Amino acid sequence: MEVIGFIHFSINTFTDKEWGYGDESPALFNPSGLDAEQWARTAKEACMKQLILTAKHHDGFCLWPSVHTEHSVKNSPWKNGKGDVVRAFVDACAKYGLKAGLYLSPWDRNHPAYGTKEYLTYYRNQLIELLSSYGEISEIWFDGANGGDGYYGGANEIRKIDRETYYDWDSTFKLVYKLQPDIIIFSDAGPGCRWIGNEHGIAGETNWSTIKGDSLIIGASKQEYLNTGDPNGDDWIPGECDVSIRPGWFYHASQDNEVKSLEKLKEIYYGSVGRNGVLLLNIPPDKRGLIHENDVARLREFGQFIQNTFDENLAEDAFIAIEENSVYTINIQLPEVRSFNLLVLGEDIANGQKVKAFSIEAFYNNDWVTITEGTTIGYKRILQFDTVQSSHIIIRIPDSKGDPRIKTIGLYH
Ligand code: FUL
Repeated sequence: MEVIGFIHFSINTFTDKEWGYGDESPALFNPSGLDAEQWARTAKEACMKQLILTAKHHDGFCLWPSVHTEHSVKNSPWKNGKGDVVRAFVDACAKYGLKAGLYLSPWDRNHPAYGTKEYLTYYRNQLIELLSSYGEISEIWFDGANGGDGYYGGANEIRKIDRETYYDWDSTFKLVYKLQPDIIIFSDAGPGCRWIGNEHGIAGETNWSTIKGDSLIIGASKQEYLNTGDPNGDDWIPGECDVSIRPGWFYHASQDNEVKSLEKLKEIYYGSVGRNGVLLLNIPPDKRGLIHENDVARLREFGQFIQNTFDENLAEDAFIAIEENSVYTINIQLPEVRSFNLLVLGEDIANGQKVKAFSIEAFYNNDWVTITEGTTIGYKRILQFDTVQSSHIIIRIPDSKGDPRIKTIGLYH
C-alpha cells in the first residue's frame, strides 16, 4: 500500500491531551461537524490506500457504542448518544475506495479490571464487536504502551503488567484471524507487520522484511532490530513506519502552525517507502471532527509531489540486459542521453527478499561513475543523487541470499 494514514481522534481531542488518564467524562466528546468523508477525501489526495482509526486509545473511551462499557460515544452529547464514529469511518473509507483499519489500545486506564484476567475477556469482547460488526477490517493495530498509573474505575493507582505474559497474545491473534482471516496484525512482533522502531517514520537504510519473530516481545523489543529486520529471520514481517504530521498524535490548536513542511514529508517518504517500508502518516482531526485546513493543504501538496515525481519513468523504453556472472549485473541502455536524479528498484518479493548489496554506475562525462550504492532493496528502494546525464547505467549486485530477481527499475527526474 506504500502510504497509509492514521486517524488519532478521541476524548484527548477535546481535553487537549496526548494520553487521557481514564477519568474523562464522555460528556466532553462533542465534535461540532464530524465528517469522516472529509478524512477519506483528504487521505485520497495524499495517495493513501488505507486509514487506521483509534477506536479506543489508552484512556479507554470507545468511539463506537460498545455494549461492554458505558465509557463510550453512547453517553456523549454527540448525536444525542446515537452516533458511531467507527461506523462513519468504515462507511467513508468504503465510499472512497480506502481500506479501513482499527487501533484498539491494549492498555486501558479507565477499566476497573485492567491487570486481571477479567480485563482480557473484556478486551477480546471488544475485538469481537469491532471485527464482526463493521465489514472487512484490513489492519488491527496493537501498540506497545502498557501499564502505569490510571483511573481504573476509581482506584487511581499504578498497575504494572508483565508484557511477556499478561495479554496471552497468541490466543488473541487466533481470535482475530478467526474473525477476519485476511487482516494484517500490527505490533512490535507482527505477525502481519512490525513497528519500525521509532516514531519518526524512518526505516533503516538496511531494511529486511524478514525477522526472527519469536525473539520479539510487544512493547519490549529492541528498536534497532525492528528498524533493520534480519536477513536470517524466518518470518516475513515488513516494517510499518508511523509518524505524525504534527508534533502530537492528537490534535492541539496550539500546533496549527507546526504541520510538517513538504520538505520534511518528502524526507519521511524517502526514508520509509523509499526504504522498503510502509509509511503510516497520522492526520488527526480537530474538535470539529475535521482535518484542519493547514493539514489538508499540506497533504494535497504531498500527494501531488508523489504523483508528479513518479509520473514518467525515463527507463520505460530502455533496452535491458542481464548478466549472471559472479556479480549479477543489469545493463540499462537508454535510447538517448537523459537527465535523472532518482532511481527506483524493486525485488520480486513473491520470491523473497534477497539483495544484500548493490551499486549503480552511469557512463557520465566520458567515464564510468558510481552514482550510488546500498544494501537492501526489498519491495521498493528509492535512491536519490545529484542529477546525472547519461544513456547507459549498470546495476551491480555483488551480494545476495540466492539469485536476486529485480522486478522494478525506474529512473525519474
Ligand atoms: C503509542 C501511543 O502511546 C501513542 O499515543 C500513539 O497512539 C502511538 C501511535 O502509539 O504507543
